Amino acid sequence: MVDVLLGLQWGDEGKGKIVDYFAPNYDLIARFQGGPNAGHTLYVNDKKVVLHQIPSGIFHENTINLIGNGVVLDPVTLRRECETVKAFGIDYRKNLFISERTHLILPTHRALDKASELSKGNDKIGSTLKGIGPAYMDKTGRNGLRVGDLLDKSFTTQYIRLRLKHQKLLDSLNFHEDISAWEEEFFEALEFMKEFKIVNGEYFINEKIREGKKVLAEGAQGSMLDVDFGTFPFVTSSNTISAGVCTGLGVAPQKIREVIGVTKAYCTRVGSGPFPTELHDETGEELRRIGNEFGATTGRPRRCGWIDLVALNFACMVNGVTKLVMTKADVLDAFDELKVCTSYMVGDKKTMAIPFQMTRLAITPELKSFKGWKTATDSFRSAGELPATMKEYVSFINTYLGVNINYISNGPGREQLIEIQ
Ligand code: 2SA
Ligand code: MG
Repeated sequence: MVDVLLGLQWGDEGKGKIVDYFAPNYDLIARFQGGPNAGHTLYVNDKKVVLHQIPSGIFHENTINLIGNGVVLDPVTLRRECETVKAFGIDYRKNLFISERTHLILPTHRALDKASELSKGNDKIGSTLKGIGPAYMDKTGRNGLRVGDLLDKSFTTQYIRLRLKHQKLLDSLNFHEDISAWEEEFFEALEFMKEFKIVNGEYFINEKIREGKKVLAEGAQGSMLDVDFGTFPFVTSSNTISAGVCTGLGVAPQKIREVIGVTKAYCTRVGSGPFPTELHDETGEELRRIGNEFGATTGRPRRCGWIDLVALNFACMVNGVTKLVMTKADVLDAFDELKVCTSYMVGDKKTMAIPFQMTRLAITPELKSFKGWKTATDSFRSAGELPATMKEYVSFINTYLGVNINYISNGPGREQLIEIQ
């Protein structure tokens, strides 16, 4: 069986820590979408590590890690990350497998990402500029190169052909940047990659499932960044929701058991696009400061606001969430008053549904107030210790969503995770 763990907001829900916590219960951890635009923060021997391409099970000795076909892979990032992992005494070749169908991110994809963002001016997406969008465009446009192609002698010819196509596009966008240094690193990294276990990912994973192995599919970004269901066009280029697990790994829907959704106790977004509960005031600043809300990949300050139950409810619906994890609850410890968004006013119409088009509409969130608990909760280890006001906050959310918060994370440490029965 396969369990899925994914973010329900705009990314940065703290998935890295939660995957790390659950990892010992699984035999195999697989990434099914996204690429180096992800930044999953883990603490290994109290040292902070941010993983971008490698699944978060790599630090567990007996856990197999699979980079699935739905991922777009940047060989240079992979290589760097392998070196980081090696510094922790991990033999990354032992437990890391890559699907031969995984698409490659080329240096020109990164250049195209930049060129595309520049051409959009004020309407830019706020991309991490890792080449994600252009790599997925080449996949759906049926031009992309895959990891399996590496082993074919026609690879260089195919590469040159695609690069030429990209060059024409870059010229048309009037984007001129010398990518020769990137290219050199890229080709070195390709050589490095050839020594990996490149497998037929779909047979590999289904064989493991048949053997009764437990699989965890690790999501990246968040549901509101899903290319189909997110706040389009301010989204990433993959299906970040649970359905992406089937296409991104080659597993059938009946194989999926739990869908564990991770949400912060408030809300953040990095990059452009609609964010109805965003706070532009002192409170927003406080959330950013206390929550240390800066991008793990790019260091960008994150936009902050109250938890949005309209968006969360939508995310629970499209993902089929069976369990909820609420992270960074301790960040709310200092606030006198907390708010949660229960509906939107779109013009003079009240709605509890996500509108088709959120960019051009003026959306005002309707907020319900809660009394803050004003207690330092970060040292609490059991549900019994939680303040009554916090329980009220949690119970309101459970009722609204119709799914229960089963875990509350109250700090970055492994031990700071409270299970609620
Ligand atoms: P892209 O890079 O083309 O996929 O960007 C498209 C939009 O998706 C957003 N996006 C993200 N949002 C939050 N976290 C992400 N990962 C990193 C992290 C981000 C970072 O975990 O911290 O370090 O800045 C992520 N990846 C993509 C992006 O902001 C665009 O709005
Ligand atoms: Mg992140």
